[in-house]
Amino acid sequence: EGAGPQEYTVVKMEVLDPFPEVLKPFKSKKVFLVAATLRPETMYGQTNCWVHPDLKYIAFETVKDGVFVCTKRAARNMSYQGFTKKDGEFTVLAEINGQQLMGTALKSPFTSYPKIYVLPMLTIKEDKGTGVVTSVPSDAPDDYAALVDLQKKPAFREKYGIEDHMVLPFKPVPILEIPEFGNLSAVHLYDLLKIQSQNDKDKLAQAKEMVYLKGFYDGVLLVGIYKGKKIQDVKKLLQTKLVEEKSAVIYYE
Ligand code: A2H
Repeated sequence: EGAGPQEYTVVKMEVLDPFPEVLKPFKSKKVFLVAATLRPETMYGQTNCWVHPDLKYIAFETVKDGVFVCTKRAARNMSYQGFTKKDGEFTVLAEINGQQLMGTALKSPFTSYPKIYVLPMLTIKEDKGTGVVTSVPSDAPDDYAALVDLQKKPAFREKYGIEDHMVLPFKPVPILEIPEFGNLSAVHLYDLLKIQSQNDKDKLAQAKEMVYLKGFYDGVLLVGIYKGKKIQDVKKLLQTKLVEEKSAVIYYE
C-alpha cells in the first residue's frame, strides 16, 4: 500500500430485532455493525454483512453515532479520531465473538433489501478496516464468491447457524455497468476466471484488480440519484450523501 493514511467510508448497519443475546443489554440504544468500504457508490447493491466467526469484536459507545460494533483495533483508532468523549479512550461495553453475531438482522443505507443478515466470511483480516465488511456481490468478487459458497453448501450454513432465508433469497443487484464486464461485473469475472470459492486467492486478486480499475474509469451507475453518471464523478458525492444522512462516517488508518 502507498504512503499516508487510507480513508474508508464506514457504513452504519443498524441492528434490528431480534437482537442477538450479546447485544440485548443495549437494546434501548441505536446499535450498528460498522463496515469499512472503499466503494461507497456501490451501497445500492448490498445483500448482507460479513463478519469473521472466529474474530473478536467489541461494542463501544460513540459520542454522536450510537453504539458501534467492530474490532478493538478499529475502536482504538476511532478514539483518536473524535468518535469518543476522550481522545484515545473508549469503554468496552461488550466483548463479542464473531460467531455470536451470525444471523443478526440489519438495516443498511441505500440497499433495496429492507433487511439483510450477518453471514460468515473466513478471509476477513483482523488488521484492516473494522473487521466488518458489507457485501456487494454484483461488484466485489470476494463477496460474490463467499455468497455462492454459502448458497450452494447447506452444511456450511448449518455450521455457522445460518438459516436458508438469510441467504437463499439474496441475488446480486445490477447497480453499475462496466463496458465489457456488463452489469454484474463480479459474477462475470467469477465465471470467466472459473473461481471455485472464497479461498481462491490468486484468481480473486486478479478479478479484483480488473474490476476496480475499469469500474472506476469506465463504470456508470444504473440506479439512485446519480443514475447515468460515471463512477469517478459520483464516488465522493455519494460518500458525502451517506455522511450527511448520518448513515456513514469517515475513518482513517
Ligand atoms: B470493499 P483495502 Cl463493491 N478484510 O467494499 C478483508 N476485506 C476487507 C476488510 C477486512 N478486514 N475490510 C474491508 N474489506 C474489503 C465494497 C467493495 C470493496 C466492492 C468492490 C471491491 C472492494 C463491498 N464489499 O474491495 O485492502 C471491503 O470491500 C476491493 C479490495 O483497504 C473494502 O472495500 O484496499 C476493501 O476490502 C478494502 O480493502
